[in-house]
Order: sequence, then C-alpha cells, then structure tokens
Amino acid sequence: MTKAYLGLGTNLGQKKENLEKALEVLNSHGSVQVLKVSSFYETDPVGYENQDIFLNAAVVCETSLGPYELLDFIQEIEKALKRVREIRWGPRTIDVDILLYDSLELLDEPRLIIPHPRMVEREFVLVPLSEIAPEMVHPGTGKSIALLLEELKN
Ligand code: A4P
Ligand code: MG
Repeated sequence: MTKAYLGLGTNLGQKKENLEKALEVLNSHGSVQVLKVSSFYETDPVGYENQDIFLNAAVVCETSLGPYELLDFIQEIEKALKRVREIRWGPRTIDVDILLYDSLELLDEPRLIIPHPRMVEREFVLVPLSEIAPEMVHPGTGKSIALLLEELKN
C-alpha cells in the first residue's frame, strides 16, 4: 500500500459539488481509500488569469494502484465530471493531479511526472497540502511541505 497525495481544482459550474463528486468517485474505487481531505480553498487563478476563481483542495489516500494505474483512474474521474479542455491552464470542472506518491521520483515526460513539477511554486497546492500533510517530505527538494510553503510566502 502506498500513500498518494492528490491536488484537486475546479472553477466551472458548482465548484463545491464538483469537488465532493470527485472525492466520492475517488473513494468508490475498491483499491483507493481516502484518508484525509483538506478544507476547500478559494484561490485566484494562476497562469491564465482571465477566468473565475478556483476552489482547490488536497487529499491523502492509501492505494494499491501503481502510479500509472492511479493516473488512468484520475483521468476517468475527470472524464466522469465531463471536463472539457480548451485553453491551457483555462477553466475546468475538475483537475486532479498526482502531487506525491510516497517518496517516488518519476520522470516520464510528458505522461507522468512525480512529484508534480509545478507544486512547489503554487500556493493553491501547498496551502491545502500543508493542512493535511505538513511533515511530508517533498522528495525533489528534501524539504517538508510546511517549509516549502513558508519559503514560498517569503
Ligand atoms: N501529467 C504529468 N504528470 C502528471 C501528474 N503528476 N498528475 C500529464 C497528473 N497528470 C500528470 O494534464 C495534462 C497531462 O499531464 C495529463 O494528460 C497527464 O498525462 P491535464 O490535467 O490534462 O491539463 P492541465 O490541467 O491543463 O495541465 P496541468 O499540468 O494539470 O495544469 P496545472 O499546471 O496543474 O495548472 N489556478 C488556481 N488558483 N487553481 C488551480 O487549480 N490549476 C491550473 C492548472 C492553472 N491555474 C490554477 C489551477
Ligand atoms: Mg491536471
């Protein structure tokens, strides 16, 4: 069993319901057990700014799925929530990213990169993640999530 840390984001439609639905589908998988869910945070859009604010959350789950199986599954969740991709970094009903998968470092570009390459520079990822896993060490930098957040804020 592995602990996987996921980041969820939505800025289209009923955002709270989108996150709740994604969590429900995630937990419905026989090989995934959601252990902790962060609060839901309203965040300003990063990257492509001419869009509605986001609702972001982070999740820790325990899973026997391998990293690629987990990626397939989260892409099914995105499909289930009828995500339409048009603009890069643009509006989405749901985006689920694998942030960390235990202490695995994996660079299989562009299909799967773990840790998520942009997580350390994004408050909308580190704020919810540090709520549920402040002590978790980010294998790329060797720093805890809490420390990464503190450094980002300074
Ligand atoms: N992929 C590679 N590594 C991973 C991973 N660790 N987890 C590949 C998930 N997927 C990974 O992702 C494109 C491809 O990345 C996938 O097919 C997968 O094989 P995508 O979700 O289809 O596209 P995207 O969401 O547009 O790209 P990405 O990289 O997820 O975008 P970002 O960088 O996560 O940015 N502002 C706020 N406030 N809150 C947000 O949540 N999100 C974004 C998306 C921009 N601005 C935001 C937010
Ligand atoms: Mg994504």
